[in-house]
Amino acid sequence: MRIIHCADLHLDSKMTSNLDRMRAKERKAELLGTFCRMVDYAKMHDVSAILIAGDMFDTGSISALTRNTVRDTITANKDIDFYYLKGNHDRDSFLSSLEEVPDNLKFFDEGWTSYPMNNDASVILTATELSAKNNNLCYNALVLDPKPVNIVMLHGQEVETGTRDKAEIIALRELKNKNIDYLALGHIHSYKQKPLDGRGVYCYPGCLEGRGFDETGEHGFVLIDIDPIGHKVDTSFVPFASRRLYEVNTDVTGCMTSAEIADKITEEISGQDIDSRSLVKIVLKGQLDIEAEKDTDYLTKRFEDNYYFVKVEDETGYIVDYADYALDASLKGEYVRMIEAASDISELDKPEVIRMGLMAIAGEQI
Ligand SMILES: [Mn+2]
Repeated sequence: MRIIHCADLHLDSKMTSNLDRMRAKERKAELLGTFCRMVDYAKMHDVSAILIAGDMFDTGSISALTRNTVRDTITANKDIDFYYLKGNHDRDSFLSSLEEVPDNLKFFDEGWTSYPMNNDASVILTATELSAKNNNLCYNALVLDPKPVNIVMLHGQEVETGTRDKAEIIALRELKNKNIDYLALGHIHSYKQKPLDGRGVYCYPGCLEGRGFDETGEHGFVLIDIDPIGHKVDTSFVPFASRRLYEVNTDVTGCMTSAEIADKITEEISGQDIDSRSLVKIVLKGQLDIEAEKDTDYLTKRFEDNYYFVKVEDETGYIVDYADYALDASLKGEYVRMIEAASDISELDKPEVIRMGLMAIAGEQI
């Protein structure tokens, strides 16, 4: 049998931290669209169950569009079972909005609940919603029959040892040697799969779509192929997001003009094969001469037509080569030497102070 494991869809996220209102609305619609596309994929690829390992919705307030679309997608796909575990972002609002819970929507509570996933019960899904109340006790209460293929689903942050009294903490050590074949997790927003013990693996699929620049890289879901007779569990990560976010770090040390900086950025970007649908954050790094000309607004404009969204973040520092000014008889040289000698300005601040002063002398806007 074939199963999809996804998590952290965060449907109805505002998406306004980088994007203007129009594009934020568009991205919000894309998050929902990607969920629907994933269900289409499931239908086309003979997937019989979708595990949603928490944080399906971003907050308790769910728009009518999202609520209706999710509900109708579930009811229109009766051949697929949807196992929806609430995460720390989810509230009861979706389930309580349903006049009638569709037969193919399964959910969980703060005790362990097990569902046989196929007719002969050779694949069993067991899950609970972690809270501060049950977190300490739930591990002892988890007892699994060694015979079937056991999938366990939880939402929270993995820790190797200790701190169990908090909600959303998953004590991996307590889950070892419990006959788990696949531990389906949610909460961490990037894909990660590792061995759990001699028998099973644990896996975070990551969020289905990256939202901010802390969610760069590939995003998608995990496809699980189970052979219950051979007791085999094969998994593969399926990249599925409709757009990707990139952080392009560019060392601009030595550049003297915005045009030279733009060339460095072009060089860096072309090495990364970035699709024009992407969101790109360009981060300028390194050290610039105090007399270098750099205009981040210009640089943003220069690249923003090439991608869905571009922002430029400036992390450069300035350096002064005092020897350059030692013999300079102009007002500029006089000013640099004065700041160099000033004992009430820290050495760290001096390059910035000198740059401002030189720009003022040159009549540039600061
Ligand atoms: Mn979470």
